[in-house]
Amino acid sequence: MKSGTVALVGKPNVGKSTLINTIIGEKIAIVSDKPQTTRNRIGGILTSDDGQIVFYDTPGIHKPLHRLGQYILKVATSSLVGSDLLLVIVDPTDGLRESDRLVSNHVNQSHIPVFLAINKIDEYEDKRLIEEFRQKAEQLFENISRTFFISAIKAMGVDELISAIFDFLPEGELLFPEDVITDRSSRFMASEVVREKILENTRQEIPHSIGVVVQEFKDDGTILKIRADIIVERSSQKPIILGKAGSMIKKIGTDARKDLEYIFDQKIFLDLFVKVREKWRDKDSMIQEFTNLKDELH
Ligand SMILES: Nc1nc2c(ncn2[C@@H]2O[C@H](COP(=O)(O)OP(=O)(O)OP(=O)(O)O)[C@@H](O)[C@H]2O)c(=O)[nH]1
Ligand SMILES: [Mg+2]
Repeated sequence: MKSGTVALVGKPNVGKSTLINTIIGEKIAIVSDKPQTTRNRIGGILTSDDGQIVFYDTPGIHKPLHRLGQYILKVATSSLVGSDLLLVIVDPTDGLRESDRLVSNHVNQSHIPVFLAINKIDEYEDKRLIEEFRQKAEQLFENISRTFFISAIKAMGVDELISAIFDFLPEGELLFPEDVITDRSSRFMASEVVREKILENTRQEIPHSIGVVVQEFKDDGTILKIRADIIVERSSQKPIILGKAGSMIKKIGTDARKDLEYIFDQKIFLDLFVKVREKWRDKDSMIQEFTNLKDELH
């Protein structure tokens, strides 16, 4: 039996979280079309007859602009340490940028073997463009043992990728029980889904300045009651989240509740409140409180 750990690494928005969801076959990480969606290291566990792969979704590596960004970068870079393999994701629709170079610096310094995955190939009919991109991308990373062409959204090339990872990994015992698919709690998932719906429904600086804290998570046998605070960093952001006559927060709540009812397969009552905490993204104690980062960073 094979077993090992694989960190998904790349700049923001390349499709790391989409890929981990496709691989596991369930939603374990939130996804959005805005960069810097993922803030935590999220384990997704795949168990099959071949063995077990523990995938770690990580935040996109980027140049931090505030204290929260520094924390998130640290989560990403420290996730590489100790992995058996790095699955580096690149995005031809965005091209190669300074942030890819930043990724390659961290990856090359780690000296961990790399599988390179060129994602979003569903966007290309002309394979020559992808081939040109591949050559440039391969030059960035020193330790590539194989390159794959995939579409995380359409699950193209994903089975081949998984079987190559099993081939690569060493013999070993299961690291998690075979029925476990994530190392994250339902409470974490609830706060993330609320944040995903804010990312989907808002624009500009709002998506990035949000924190979500689950204050109550109680199952009374018939309904799961979740009460959560949405944290904004300026008082001017509060009316945007509330919307006209509360229409925005109602939409966020309904979208989140529907998703969570599907994920948890249970009836849910979701109650959301908006709170202002000035400049929370620059304050250590608030960052830890509002982002589920407390356990990750010591
Ligand atoms: N066309 C296409 N779009 C994709 C594919 N995979 C992901 N996307 C889109 O790319 C965007 C970013 O996806 P995410 O999975 O959130 O990206 P990420 O790398 O986890 O981003 P961060 O968490 O910000 O680092 C979303 O709009 C996805 O729908 C793909 O295979 N094809
Ligand atoms: Mg992500």
